[in-house]
Amino acid sequence: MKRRKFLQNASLSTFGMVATASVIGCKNSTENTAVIASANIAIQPIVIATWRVPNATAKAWEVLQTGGTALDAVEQGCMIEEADVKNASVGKGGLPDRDGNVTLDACIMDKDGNYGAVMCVQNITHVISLARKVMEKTPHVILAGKGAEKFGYEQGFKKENLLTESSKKAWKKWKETSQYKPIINIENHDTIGMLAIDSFGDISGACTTSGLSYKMAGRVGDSPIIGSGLFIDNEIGGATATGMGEEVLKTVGSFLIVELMRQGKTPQEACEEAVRRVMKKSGDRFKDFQVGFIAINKQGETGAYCIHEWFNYNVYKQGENNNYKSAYFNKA
Ligand code: SD4
Repeated sequence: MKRRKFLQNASLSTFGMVATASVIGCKNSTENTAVIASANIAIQPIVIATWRVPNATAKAWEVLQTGGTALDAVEQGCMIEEADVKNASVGKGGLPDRDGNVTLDACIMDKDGNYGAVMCVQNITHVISLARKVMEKTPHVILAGKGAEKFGYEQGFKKENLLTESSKKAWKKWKETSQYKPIINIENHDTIGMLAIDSFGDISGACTTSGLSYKMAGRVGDSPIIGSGLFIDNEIGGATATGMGEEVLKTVGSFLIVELMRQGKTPQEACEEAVRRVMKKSGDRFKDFQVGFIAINKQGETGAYCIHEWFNYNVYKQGENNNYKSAYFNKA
């Protein structure tokens, strides 16, 4: 049976007020059983983001409060971290690859399933906006390296040196040993993946990073890859990832979470299952890397789970911006 389209009968009075929605999904495709859940859902705007990023979630919330779309909210929220030189994993001030070049990855996905990404981009701070331009202004979904930069300059993005004095210093220090060992929970301040629901009940997401510090030149992680670092299905929900991209990629974690929610799991259950899948594939190696996921469903319920302690995430809802410690697997 062909899955029926999500219907949303929104009777919005003012932004952030109550809407009536009918959610129609296919719970068990093998039995072709259409499951119809009809409910009065109070559509409340909400923003959730990986790590302790209160300024980013506050910006996204501000956009939602002024009637902005979830897409605008996640873009502008992520831009806060990209511009923050103290965040050593995102945008300007991000730690470089082993050759000393800061290379950025980002992607964005909207309510209609449109997606845009850039990878391995140097000299442009706001790669999340560049990813959005790829989505909206090109016939493609991904641009990489020099081509992405050329497109960015054509679109008016400024050419900047992203290597700050302090990240240069850190890189020089690293070169003394050149030992490549990604650190679990880098400074508790990391890649930003953000999901939002706007006053219309629509979901969008974004993810932006400088990737793993001292990676090989040309390395791309999960963050800009659809289904791995980020996935949105406006009928169901969204998910985004942080941590060791190589492991997230092998499990296509964010897509997996959305599909698990489609099958009826809560965001929390879905995140936990995705982490279990990552760990199952990695055997004992999980002790040496972190992977964390956050998720949201169409009803605005959230979930988060990770392998090791100290992954945290920010949620802005009902006017409150809070940071929460994620539940985690490894209690050893
Ligand atoms: C990557 N997933 O490039 C990103 C890095 C990250 O916490 O999220 N670190 O693999």
